[in-house]
Amino acid sequence: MERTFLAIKPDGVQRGLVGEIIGRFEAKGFTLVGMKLMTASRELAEQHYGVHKERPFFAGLVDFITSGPLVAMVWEGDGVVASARKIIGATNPLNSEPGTIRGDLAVNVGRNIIHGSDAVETANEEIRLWFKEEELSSWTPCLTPWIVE
Ligand code: D4T
Repeated sequence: MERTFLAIKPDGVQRGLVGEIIGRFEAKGFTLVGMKLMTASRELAEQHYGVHKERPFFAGLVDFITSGPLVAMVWEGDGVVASARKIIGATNPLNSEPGTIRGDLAVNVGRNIIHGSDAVETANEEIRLWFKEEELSSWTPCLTPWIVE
């Protein structure tokens, strides 16, 4: 089953949006298989955002993402990687459609409250980076037959 890595960034935690954000993925019908509140080390943040290390915003991004607790999560479901990106909305919240998390709840690209993996392969790498296998629970919600035929 497809899985994605999502993280409610320190701004989302500080703003008290954890329940609101998690609720959107629960209501959609995806399955939460891993979750932890943690403050990321610089090493972890630099690895996670390694693809951006030459970009001018890299240092500020690492400072921000390590500045306080975030909620790291793994969600499961058919097509969850692409669907979660749609639910999250465009990277710059000013361009995110209303109805998306960033479109409804954020205004600034440097404070866009949630991360979501951009492809299945990236998702698998990010899940390995942030979680140990034993921190993930494979389970079948009792509502599944009412959500997936
Ligand atoms: P993440 O990775 O946080 O889910 O964001 P996206 O996948 O939507 O966007 P991204 O990888 O292009 O950007 C990573 C991260 O950097 C911040 N950022 C981005 C920033 O602070 N300034 C910028 O100019 C850009 C492009 C926001 C998200």
